[in-house]
Amino acid sequence: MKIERYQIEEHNSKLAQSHQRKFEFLAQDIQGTEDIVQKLMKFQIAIPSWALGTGGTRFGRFSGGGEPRSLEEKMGDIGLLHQLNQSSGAISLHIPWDIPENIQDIKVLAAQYGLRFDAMNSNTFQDQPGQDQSYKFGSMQHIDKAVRKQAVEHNIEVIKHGVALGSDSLTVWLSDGSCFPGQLNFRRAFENTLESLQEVYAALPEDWKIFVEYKAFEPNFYSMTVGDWGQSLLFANKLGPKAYTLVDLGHHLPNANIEQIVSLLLMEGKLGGFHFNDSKYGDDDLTAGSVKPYQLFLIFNELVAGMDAKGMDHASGLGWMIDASHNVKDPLEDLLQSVEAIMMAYAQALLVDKMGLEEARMQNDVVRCQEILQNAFRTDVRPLVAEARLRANAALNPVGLFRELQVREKLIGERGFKTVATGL
Ligand code: LRH
Ligand code: MN
Repeated sequence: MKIERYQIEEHNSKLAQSHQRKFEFLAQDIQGTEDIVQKLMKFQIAIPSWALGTGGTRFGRFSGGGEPRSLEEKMGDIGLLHQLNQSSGAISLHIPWDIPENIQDIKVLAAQYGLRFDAMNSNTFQDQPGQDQSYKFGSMQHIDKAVRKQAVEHNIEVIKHGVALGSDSLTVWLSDGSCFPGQLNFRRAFENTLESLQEVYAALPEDWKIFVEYKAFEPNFYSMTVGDWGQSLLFANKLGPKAYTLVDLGHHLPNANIEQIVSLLLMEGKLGGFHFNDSKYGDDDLTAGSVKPYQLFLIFNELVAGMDAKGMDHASGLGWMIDASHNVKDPLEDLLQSVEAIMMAYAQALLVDKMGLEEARMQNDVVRCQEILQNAFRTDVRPLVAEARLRANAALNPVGLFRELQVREKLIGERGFKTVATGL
């Protein structure tokens, strides 16, 4: 489904006056409005191809209808998101859930929707029909060389798909680990995994990156072989300069200080990218900024400071991706809200008085440090993010226009109620 240009213009014209008032009111109070709006317009967040349908848990799944039935329809849905916010100009594919049948057609379609292919994702956490070796006891850590070999070959296959599509990075998340004490020789599991990743690393094209995604628990509940940032960094350092860590916000133990982890990985030049989402307990894959918006802001505060310290371009310096699952919200509305929350956290981080903050830190003026940070966090930057959309010919209120145009109803009309998208 495509949104017509006039439909966005009509929507914006109705909201233009109140937007202009709010934007001018905010702009007169902050430094560098123009620079911030330009940075927001450049900032693109990749949408996961596996999060366009309704997710679920082992206790149940409640489909909302009109889900995409193919990679082409998934790209259509992401194209629609991008029309609404002009900040979703990339798709992250998961193989084998989204194997492109005809590469040329898929590339033409991506160009039509203004989408580029972000990181490719391999899958050695499920057994596919007809698969020779089972991943029940792991993939790259497995005691059986034949299983490890199968996992390596799959990742090399995924790289091939990515090269054909124009992607330039591979995300490897391994569900490998153990569920009970005594089950695993941790050192052998690490060494097997490193040896396997080294074979994948050797197959990377010159300009590619590999992101090693860590996770504290699930589906293994005693140990994960890439269980935290330290283990991921160990692998990335041992693999080489094209290997980086990937931070999925939901993959930490409760109360972990993710912003500190981010600042140190960035300082080490080993932070590759993000899977943005939010969580209250485990890997809940909730809407970004829906539970801990202050944490998301603090993470972007470290990102902006750390990237500026290294002279990195914000938009292209790291992999910006969402990784979410939608149990009760419309998948597309949920993704629109996540993009909005990420853009707001970035805008607030750009507002931080960095000189003042360093000055206060050098005087141990703890109160002033908090005042400076929370002044930025408590600034309603929505008019800035909306202005960036307006200038990019997107909608001033993406979720509002999505509903006004009854997009979900039309998708149900086109695809039916019972369709199920591949993915989580
Ligand atoms: C694992 C994970 C990983 C994806 C999967 C869909 O929890 O975050 O990034 O492969 O979700
Ligand atoms: Mn993830």
